[in-house]
Amino acid sequence: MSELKAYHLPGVSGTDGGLVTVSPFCLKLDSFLRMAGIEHQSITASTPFPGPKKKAPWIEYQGRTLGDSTLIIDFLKSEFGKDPDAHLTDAQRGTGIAIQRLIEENLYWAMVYDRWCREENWPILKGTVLGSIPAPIRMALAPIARRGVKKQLSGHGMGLHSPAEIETIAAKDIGALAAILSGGPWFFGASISSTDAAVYSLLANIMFVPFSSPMKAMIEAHPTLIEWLHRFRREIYPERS
Ligand SMILES: N[C@@H](CCC(=O)N[C@@H](CS)C(=O)NCC(=O)O)C(=O)O
Repeated sequence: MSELKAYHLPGVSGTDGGLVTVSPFCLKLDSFLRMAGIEHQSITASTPFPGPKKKAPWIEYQGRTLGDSTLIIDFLKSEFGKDPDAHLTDAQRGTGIAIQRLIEENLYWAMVYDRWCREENWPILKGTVLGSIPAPIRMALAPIARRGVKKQLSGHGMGLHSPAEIETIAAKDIGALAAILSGGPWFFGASISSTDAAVYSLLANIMFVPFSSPMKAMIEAHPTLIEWLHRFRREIYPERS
């Protein structure tokens, strides 16, 4: 059994193949591990609280515990000598970082808003994101977690906008992603890279989950993005295609 343990939040089964995990950051790490072919144990955690930063994902390896998907990926690249980005130019690496920030520091928060603040999604959230917490604890924890996430949304700034403003912001980001992807097949042309994993982890967490979101239609408005999502899934998660 591999000594690398990767902890992620629960997955979701869905009409569209479902997802290993409902957390984009955890899905990014899972995709990277598959892409790099690094043997590991994938462990579902009910909450992010046991992680070293109280966020998911985290890993345990040779007595070390490490949090943050990007720091973990950087560590694994050097520890295992496997880099799916080895073929990229410096300019592509720079663009990759900019795309990752768009995904993780901006568009992610529009997804968080849809999941945690839209009333129609509240029962779905309790059954998925919080779904593996024992029911009595979940009932007590859910409203506390919701207050905490709303505070995070305000602190970030996304939560201060009206729903219509959030939609405008999200549409701009999704349009930018479609424009950068262009004809593909991958974000940087002929070879898949960790930028594809970063973008997939969020867009799949909008498209392949039971939450309602105006972003579903925004993504569907770009057939190239939809084709790319399915291409990524066929390549990295063929069992779910
Ligand atoms: N920068 C971190 C972000 C991780 C993160 O925000 N994870 C979310 C789940 S998608 C989490 O654990 N949130 C719990 C919280 O903030 O209390 C990474 O890349 O791993």
